[in-house]
Amino acid sequence: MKIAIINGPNLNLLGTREPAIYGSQTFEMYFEELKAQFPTVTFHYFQSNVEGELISEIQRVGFTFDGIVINPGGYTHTSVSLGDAIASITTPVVEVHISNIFGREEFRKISHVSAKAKGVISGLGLKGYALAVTYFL
Ligand code: CA2
Repeated sequence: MKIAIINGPNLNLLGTREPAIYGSQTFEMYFEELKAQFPTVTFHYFQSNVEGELISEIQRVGFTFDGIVINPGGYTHTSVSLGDAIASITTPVVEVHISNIFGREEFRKISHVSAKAKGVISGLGLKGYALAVTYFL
């Protein structure tokens, strides 16, 4: 099984700032745990702060991989194009948010991705990524 993990803007800063909201672990640290937890899965990890690069990556993996776990970061709430990209591929997508986007500011309650995704996991911390992988398995 091939699963792509795609992280959007600022998620490269995980573990360095705002630990009360996003925890104190870097994604690189968590990714090692994830790979150990699912030894049969082939993971591909991509992070970008650039909207177009995220769309290109979705298109690149979106017809051959078995699943995509995406945390679109702030683009969740602004990017029609990211939602369009997810609607146009064949690989199923699970949207993950580390924080509970429904318990924060009003603008975070809007997602251009959710309706195009198979499902959404929000507020369960980094464990959300593992739960999404479990769904695909
Ligand atoms: O909760 C999530 O996973 C979010 O997708 C994270 C985004 C935010 O805009 C979404 O509303 C919810 C922000 C990612 C910023 O990550 C940081 C991590 C550490 C320090 C600063 C930012």
